[in-house]
Amino acid sequence: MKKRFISTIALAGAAAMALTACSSDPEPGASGSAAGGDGGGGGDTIVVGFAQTGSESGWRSANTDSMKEAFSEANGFELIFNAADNDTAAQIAAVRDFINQGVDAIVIAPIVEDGWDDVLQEAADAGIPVILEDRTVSASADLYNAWIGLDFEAEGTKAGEWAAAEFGDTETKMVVLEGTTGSAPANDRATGFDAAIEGTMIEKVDSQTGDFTRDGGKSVMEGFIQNYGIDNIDLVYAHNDDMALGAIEAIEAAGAVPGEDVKIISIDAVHDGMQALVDGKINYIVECNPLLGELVAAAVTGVVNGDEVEPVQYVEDLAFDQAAAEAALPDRKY
Ligand code: GZL
Repeated sequence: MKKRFISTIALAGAAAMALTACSSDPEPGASGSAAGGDGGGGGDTIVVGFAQTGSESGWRSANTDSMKEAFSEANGFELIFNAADNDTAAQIAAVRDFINQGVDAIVIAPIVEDGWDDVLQEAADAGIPVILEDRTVSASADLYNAWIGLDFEAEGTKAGEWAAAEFGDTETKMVVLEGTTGSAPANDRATGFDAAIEGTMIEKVDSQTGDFTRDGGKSVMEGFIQNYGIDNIDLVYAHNDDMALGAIEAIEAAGAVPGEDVKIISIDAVHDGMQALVDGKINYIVECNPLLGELVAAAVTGVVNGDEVEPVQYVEDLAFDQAAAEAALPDRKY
């Protein structure tokens, strides 16, 4: 499937398109919606059901804020929001509820990749378009209209290439704090990182999920320290900043210095992670941009209006060492 990288400039264009589309004249015969929408696409309200993963991390909060800002009443939307507390069954039930409400469109940030075929088929049978944002699913791409997200494997590759350059020539014992089991970011960030360190002297001693939460990262790191001893852990690869921040607490409680005695590589680049990088407690962070709301709103409007919408839209990610983080932190939006 064709991938399209969206630069920041395009984000502004997408916002303009979304606003224009919401205020354009309605197509004749725009389909109605039992949820109070009228099929949208004509200055009338587009009713959107949004099934968010939950509120597990700083990244997720920034993503939710971006989505709520884009899907505002002023922009021509009625947003029905559900956060599933990282519970896949609850998230699928929320999507079924949106179908029963007869919304004009459904947006999903799927907690895990598998298990989506049936409910996506039910949405298709009901004639309700589905847009995936952030994470993706293993179901056929025929079952949803577009995915707007991030290239998680590329994020893992960037992190692994930095680790290989910095530590690949010396014996390095690494532990991994994995994201939510079965989620696209956890799967793909591992794939990209592992390929990048292939053939180096970095040895993966252990790998366990911390479920993308700070508490999860802290308790898993405490377990690693208990099992292997803090002096036998040289490097932590955390699939997100919240788990890295939890690991920092565990490393300091064990009397070691994070960023020095134990190096840390993370992904997301949320504010607290970037601050820890500036403070020298994290050594490298690969960004994962959560500000997807404008692109997703433009895609929903386009699909509801029957316009051509790019099926796969990636938002580009940056990467930061300490100096780059010091320069970038004052101007970052999340
Ligand atoms: C990645 C996103 C991940 C973040 C975590 O796009 O799905 O989920 O890396 C978040 O912080 O919980």
